[in-house]
Amino acid sequence: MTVTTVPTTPFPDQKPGTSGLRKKVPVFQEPRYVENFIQAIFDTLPERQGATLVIGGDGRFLNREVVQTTLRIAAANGFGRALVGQGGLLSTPAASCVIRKHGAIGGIVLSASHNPGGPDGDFGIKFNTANGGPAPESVTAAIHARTRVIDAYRIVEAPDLDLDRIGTTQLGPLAVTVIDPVADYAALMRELVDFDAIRRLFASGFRMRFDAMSAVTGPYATAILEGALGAAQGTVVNAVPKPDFGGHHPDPNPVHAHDLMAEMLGPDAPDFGAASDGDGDRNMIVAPGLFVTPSDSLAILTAQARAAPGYAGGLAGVARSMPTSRAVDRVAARLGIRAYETPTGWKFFGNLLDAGLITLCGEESAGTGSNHVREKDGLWAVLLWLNILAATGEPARALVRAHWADYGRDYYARHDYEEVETAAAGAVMEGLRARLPELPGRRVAGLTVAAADEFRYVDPVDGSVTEQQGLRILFAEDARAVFRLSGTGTAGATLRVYLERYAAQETDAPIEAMLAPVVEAARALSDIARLTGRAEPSVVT
Ligand code: VG1
Ligand code: CO
Repeated sequence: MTVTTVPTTPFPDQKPGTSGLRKKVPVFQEPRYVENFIQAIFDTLPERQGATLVIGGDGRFLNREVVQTTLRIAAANGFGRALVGQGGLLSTPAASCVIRKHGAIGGIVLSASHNPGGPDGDFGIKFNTANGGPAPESVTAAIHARTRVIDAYRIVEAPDLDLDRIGTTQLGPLAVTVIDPVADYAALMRELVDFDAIRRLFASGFRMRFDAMSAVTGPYATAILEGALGAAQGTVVNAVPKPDFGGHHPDPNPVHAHDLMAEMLGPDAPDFGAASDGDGDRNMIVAPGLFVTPSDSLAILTAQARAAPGYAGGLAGVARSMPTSRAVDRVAARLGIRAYETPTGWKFFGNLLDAGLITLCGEESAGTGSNHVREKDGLWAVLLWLNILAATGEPARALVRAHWADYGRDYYARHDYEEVETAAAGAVMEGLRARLPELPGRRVAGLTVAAADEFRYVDPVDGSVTEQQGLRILFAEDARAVFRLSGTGTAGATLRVYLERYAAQETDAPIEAMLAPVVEAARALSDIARLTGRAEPSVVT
């Protein structure tokens, strides 16, 4: 098989963001765009000769084509073995699992996560390292540097491989094995959660609805929930992955998972509701009549994890991203374990997990995970919830309310201002950054600013420093507002404002009422409406 070295010139915009390189589909369709980026990743792996590479994606538009291209470039770059999910599918947590289990040098995960797909939607390429986790900053920086000087890529010429048939085919020196995308992942879940207890729960008549949002978790949830655990057929809805996710945002939050919300808030709600995102790393949890915020979910899982066999020995520590509410910190304090605070993005949990400092971690953006893989894991979180419900015998809603009664409640919301002009979003951040020193002591909307700073992370394991990870304003009234710019958007800038307020006694007041002063203070201090021309956020979750 002949290897061709194709001359190329760099693209100026191949800088990975919070979670890989994410762009509109037409950008990835530009000639050489995918080839350049894949070759740049491989160029940062000098030890790739004979190594194993994992390849899979969330099934969105372009997924199959990019799998084929990646295989041809891998064959020309000396890899020995490629493990590809059948149909080109692997959820992000399953890719992490497969990389770890089979000793791969890393994996190429094709996804733009919760962003819409289709010819006009988004596509993305992520690189995960040998620990199964998203490439850390040092690696993404090296990949980016390489994309800026790349002058050639290596590729073999060969017809497309059959991605639907399980088994091994040679692509020149590269042995390509198409694997069942669910098997390794399902086996890992059996080690962590009590399948027998959950099976008994379903057998007793427990009803659930899992919305796979026409994305990659469909096959996983169907095999595990309806197959292994005996949930009623039809428990998993929107179970077939579609290249355009049926035209929806595969984003598991009350706004985009509105059908699930309507069902769970309705008169005939099942006992438990859940959803996952495009690539299967996010989760949404809904009790009958009650949406559980991801921040609360992390706190509750931390408090109850010992119910599951994988965590029966207790937790080493926990971590949350900085904008995630502090609910989990309260649980950690009671358990006598450390709670770490990291920048947004799963890559920052990797070192803490590898060093054994934490067992569970999570983000306000519907991400929860543990040391079982190095990605957040949507279905795992759902299974851990089911294990806890089975072990405690408590209805989901009662469990949440008992948690609040015990620890107090962190009222929480995120306001996203999407597709704001980049300059205007920058002006909000720069203006607020400049005013931070003068804010302490200021009274606004009935609150008093106690402290204001910009979050900077010093990694406790390798000492690396990451600057400018969000502006935070702490109020004396146990409230907080955090401002940051999204690193996953593909059009303009997305400004995220995270709002929270703690009440030691749960009140029956709606979240909006509890947060109203924090919202007003955040808007006043940032001057957001004037600078962006937006009176209201585009999405509130
Ligand atoms: C968002 C979330 C962040 C998450 C990231 C990737 O990033 O806020 O918590 O880790 O998406 O999630 P940003 O920079 O847009 O705020 V996923 O499910 O896209 O892999
Ligand atoms: Co995702």
